[in-house]
Amino acid sequence: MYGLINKAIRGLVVEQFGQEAWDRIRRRAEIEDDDFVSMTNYDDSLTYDLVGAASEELGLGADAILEGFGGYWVRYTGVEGYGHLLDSAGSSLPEFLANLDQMHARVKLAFPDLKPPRFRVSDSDEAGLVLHYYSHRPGLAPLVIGLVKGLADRFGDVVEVEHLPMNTDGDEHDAFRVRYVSRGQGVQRS
Ligand code: 1MF
Repeated sequence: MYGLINKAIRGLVVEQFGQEAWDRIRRRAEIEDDDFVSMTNYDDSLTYDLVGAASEELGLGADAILEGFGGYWVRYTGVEGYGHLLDSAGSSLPEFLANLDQMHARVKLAFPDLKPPRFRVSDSDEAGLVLHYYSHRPGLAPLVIGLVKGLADRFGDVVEVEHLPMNTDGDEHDAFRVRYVSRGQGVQRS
């Protein structure tokens, strides 16, 4: 994945747990050079190693770390040069989620090594929606839960997100039921 992801993981750890915690995590993951370059494509294993090392070092489950990272990613990219990208993807949660593939297509135009997941929205009504998630990468469903909650926060909404059991009809993918607990005013810019 692009270095921007690893930079964001470092940002989250340093912000919430401090520089010493980051140094221990980095050493545990056997990463010598943590000057990640945003536009360099790194092996996915580096990112998984970081999450694993953070889980062990912080005593938190990998799922909790991934979910926390999802929320952080929305805030981080909103202030680290991608606010306009996020703004252009929609001014409400359901609109944004429906536009995720378009947003990724736009990023991939500039950065062709991007391997974005695909998303699809179904069953959208005033109570909520179902988000379908198709990824090249295993195990990242908790990250998507954090992304959705972070996006909801961006729009002033509060949501519950439930990871639905996999369907076994040949179209295996993760799906999430998103329920609005309260709706905000829509656009809320960082
Ligand atoms: O393949 C990739 O490197 C990759 C990196 C980030 C693919 C997708 C993403 C974004 N995505 C992360 C979870 C991917 C999980 C998976 O693969 O199953 C989050 C998508 C998302 C969802 C909800 C709300 C916002 C989201 O992302 C916004 C976004 C997406 C991509 C970028 C920025 C914001 C981005 C921009 C430039 C990049 C890489 C990603 O690369 C650079 C950076 C600087 C200079 C040159 C290239």
